[in-house]
Amino acid sequence: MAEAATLLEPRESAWNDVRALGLQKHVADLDAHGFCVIPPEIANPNNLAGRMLEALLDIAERRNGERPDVVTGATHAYQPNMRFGAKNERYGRSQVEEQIPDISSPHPDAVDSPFGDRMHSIFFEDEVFAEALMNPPMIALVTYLLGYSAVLSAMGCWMKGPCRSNFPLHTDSGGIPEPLPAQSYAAQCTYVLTDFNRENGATCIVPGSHKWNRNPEGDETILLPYEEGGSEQALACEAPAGSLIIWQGNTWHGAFNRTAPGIRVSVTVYFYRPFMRPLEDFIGKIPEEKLEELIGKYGQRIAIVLQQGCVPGFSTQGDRVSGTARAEQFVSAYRAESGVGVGRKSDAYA
Ligand SMILES: O=C(O)CCC(=O)C(=O)O
Ligand SMILES: [Fe+2]
Repeated sequence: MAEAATLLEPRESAWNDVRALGLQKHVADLDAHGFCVIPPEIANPNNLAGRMLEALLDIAERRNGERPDVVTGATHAYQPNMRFGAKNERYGRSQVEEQIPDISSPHPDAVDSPFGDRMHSIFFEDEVFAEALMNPPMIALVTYLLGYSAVLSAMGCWMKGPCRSNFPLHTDSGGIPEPLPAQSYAAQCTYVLTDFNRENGATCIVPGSHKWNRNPEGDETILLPYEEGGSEQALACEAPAGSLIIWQGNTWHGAFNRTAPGIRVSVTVYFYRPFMRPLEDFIGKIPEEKLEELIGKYGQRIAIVLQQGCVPGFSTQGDRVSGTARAEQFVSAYRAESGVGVGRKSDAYA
């Protein structure tokens, strides 16, 4: 193809974006420690975090029939230990110890929910989430970790009130068999919408654990209480609202319980390399006019991020052909717009 000679190398282009946005220190943190914390001055243009928080309080009110009480946290305190996103009877917080509901949880030892109310599938509920998805410093670091073909796996909200249980350590590696790869295959980006510190139930991270290339197992998953040396093992991310924390898939992390009143609110934007099966399904789920509107606003990259450059599952001969052709059109359109050699299968940055 004639244009190929003029295309920028993906690695070079990714690094140019990192430099243009002043993110070199954060790349160094990702490489050395497996995570970085980007301050509000960079991560929070036009009070993005405040606008997301308002949208999420509205969504919670619509979904739960009650507006979250962000001051006391009473609406979210001591929730039963249920599977991610399962809903309970107005949380029954006073009865939690007598009446642990008979429901399966991925964390059977927890006495109450270690993560609070998980709100899934929020992307189409407010336009602010598309803005958060395409926030340039986040996209630049996701590109550094996963390449230009990175796709959104899931975007969701965590609302956690006072609770007793820590969220055990784990990786977000996406089910890749061990040894986990030296290159990143997944990236978790956490928008901090209310201040994070130990008392507020912050996310905590084991620095350097991304180099161990394995998941924590057995007792290693236990997040020690801070008073018992937890800070040695896992650091609570101290980050004011408006910050953005990014870690790669191998990094061991969890969260401390919230001892302070009020609610900890965050939004996670979870990315995969495009050959992995995303949690949330966007292929064939976005009306064409909506997709065009998003491309008009954010450029062709948003179609790639929303999985449109991936070949969808097929069930007929025709689907196979038309699905592939459609996906290739999105990749070509993004390549033409960006001038970067995106989509080369052998290139870790493409
Ligand atoms: O509650 C937390 O901060 C931890 C969340 C977590 O494990 C994740 O976002 O992958
Ligand atoms: Fe996680």
